[in-house]
Amino acid sequence: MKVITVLLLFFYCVVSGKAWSNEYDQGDDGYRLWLNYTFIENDTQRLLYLRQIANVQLVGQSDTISIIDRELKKALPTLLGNSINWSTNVPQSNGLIISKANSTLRHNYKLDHSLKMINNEGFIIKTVTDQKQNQHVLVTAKSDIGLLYGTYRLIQLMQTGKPLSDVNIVESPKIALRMLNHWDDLDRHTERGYAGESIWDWHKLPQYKEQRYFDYARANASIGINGTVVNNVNANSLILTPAWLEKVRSLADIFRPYGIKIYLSIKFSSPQQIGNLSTSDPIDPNVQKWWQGKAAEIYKLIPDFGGFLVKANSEGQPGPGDYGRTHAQGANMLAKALQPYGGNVIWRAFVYSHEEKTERSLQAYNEFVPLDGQFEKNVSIQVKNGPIDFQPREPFSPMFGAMPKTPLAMEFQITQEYLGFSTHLAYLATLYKEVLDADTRVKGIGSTVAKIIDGTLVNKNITAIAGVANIGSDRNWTGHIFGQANWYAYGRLAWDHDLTADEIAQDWIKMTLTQEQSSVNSITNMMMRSRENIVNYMTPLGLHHLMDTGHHYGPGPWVDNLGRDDWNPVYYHRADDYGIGLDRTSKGTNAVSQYATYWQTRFEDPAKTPQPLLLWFHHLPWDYTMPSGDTLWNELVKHYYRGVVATEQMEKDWLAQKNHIAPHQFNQVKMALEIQVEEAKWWRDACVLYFQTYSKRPLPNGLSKPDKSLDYFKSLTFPYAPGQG
Ligand code: GCV
Repeated sequence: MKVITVLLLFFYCVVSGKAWSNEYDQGDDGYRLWLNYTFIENDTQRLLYLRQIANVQLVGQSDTISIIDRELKKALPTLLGNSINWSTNVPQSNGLIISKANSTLRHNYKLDHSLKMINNEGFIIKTVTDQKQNQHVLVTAKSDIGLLYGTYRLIQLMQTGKPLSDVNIVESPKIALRMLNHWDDLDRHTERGYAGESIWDWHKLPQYKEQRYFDYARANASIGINGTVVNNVNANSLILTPAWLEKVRSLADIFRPYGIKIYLSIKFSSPQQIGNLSTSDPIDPNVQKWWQGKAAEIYKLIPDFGGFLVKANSEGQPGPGDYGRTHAQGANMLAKALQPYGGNVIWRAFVYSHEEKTERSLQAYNEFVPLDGQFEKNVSIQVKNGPIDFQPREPFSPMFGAMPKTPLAMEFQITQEYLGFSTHLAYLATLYKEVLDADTRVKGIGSTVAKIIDGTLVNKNITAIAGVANIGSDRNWTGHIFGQANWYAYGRLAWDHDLTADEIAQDWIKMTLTQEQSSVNSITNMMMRSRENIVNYMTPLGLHHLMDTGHHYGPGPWVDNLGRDDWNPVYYHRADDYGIGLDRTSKGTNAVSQYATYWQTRFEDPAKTPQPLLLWFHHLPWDYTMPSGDTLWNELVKHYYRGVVATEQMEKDWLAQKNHIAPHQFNQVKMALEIQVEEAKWWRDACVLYFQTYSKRPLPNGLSKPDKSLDYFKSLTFPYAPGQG
């Protein structure tokens, strides 16, 4: 009997081509990310063509070229199911040529026009025919890094089933600095991290170079990420001491051939903390000298060091404001220290203060916009996508478009601080796209946020985008397998913000989970709806910041006892006997005034405000009539219930994929979805019961009552919730 089972299993595995065969071999566990090279099935035509290009000529010599060599040797035999022939000359039959553009290639394949269109990181992938009538796929670029990006794109085309028989891709990244921001502390705690510990084992660095660091660099390079800030913006000044800089150097050396520059978050008070100075005042000559010396020390170790990321005068961090100086004075002092080496200062605009009585969403704009034009050329201001703080939904920050003389960088959050940590499936490309495509109207129709950060509309000095990383020491990198999709999508959009969330999802699924088309369609569908589901069961209709105290895990709309008003959810929803929502119109906090006239007129009027942002801008009565004809109360409750139903549906859709996904991956997602369904109900019930204490209205017909009391929800505590600040 046992023998028969084993034989049957073996037969199944051979026939289905699956890599897993018993309970100890569960297939991919997620470590390989999207670089999961599996044999291309079900496509004989394509496979035949691809096999012909298994004659490879790779030209050049450098660490980056060696990475290309290794990647092709890893990818091609597995994808194609046969070995590759390496040649030093142009392949004698159809083949693949990877080479920097030289005069012969330019001439033979008429590349001049295409080469003019790419920058130093760009690449060309083109089907060409040589004099002997052999057809080759040519990957060419101006630099080795461009070749590396082109190689990864070529492999991606193969993994995702795109035709290669007639390809002509000419591409450059639209944004110059495409960064990850790690909020990793030096003790390996990760602020707002939900995937284990920090991946940096600082204690063992610089000597001990974990394989994971190389795999991290490889994954980032494969999606075009070219910068990483390795430590938390709530910075520890130790990072700038000689012993730690050696550790940083060790990482920088690993990342360099992958085209990734290292950046550091710095503490503004470092001159006092580690430099024995009595002040960190940016206009003090000794302070300036100290930073100049520090820059020289860093660049001696890391000649291509990217620069400093700074959180100053925000949430208790020191900054120039401590000495009565402006953000510009602080940033410029650092910028001047980095200028001799070509480094940049990325200065964050995430500032708010409860001593400042203006409503929180207005504060960053008020503090920074008057400084437009005062920053050094190598300073960029990094702005969170919305005016508050990475909520499931916010309007775009009004700062985009309001500082035309200053480069503004986008800051997205990839880690899911406010979107269910690493157990909720939330595909964030839809959120990123919503913001990037938002039309600010500052220079008429088409003034999208994307065009502001990529420099096509305004200042081009530095174009930059940052994603707060969701990467940790967990075996699958991101805690949730679908968290990988957010890392992946962030990188793809940082490279090309014109891609759609849908096509990125499809690529990711095919590269990571399955090539089975019906499965790809179904999972894409799940992903595309997932963020809206979360908005529905957490913060529908423009509500925001209802998360529980400090850790931000689960609902806490009742919280009203924190030290600062603007940390309390009641500050944001303003529910009372009359209604709900924060009046940000001219009759309220007047946050609408920070937007272009087009948006002011819309946000001012509830009937013209996009419904998903209604309660962001308005305090409306419970019986306010919604476009559906229903009351606001009924609509609100229905959104909460809809969010749960959709999450249950997502779980069913996933369970239906069982036969197409490696068991290990399948089970991880299944378990997370079980938690998510429970937590969606928790969110729904806690919020509906709480808001009902003000609305004093029954649930709409047909909806079942929560089975637990509001007091029960209020009594829950989570002392060890991960990722706390
Ligand atoms: C790194 C939010 C988070 C903090 C984070 C801060 C920031 O407030 O809760 O953990 O601190 O944003 O972006 O600086």
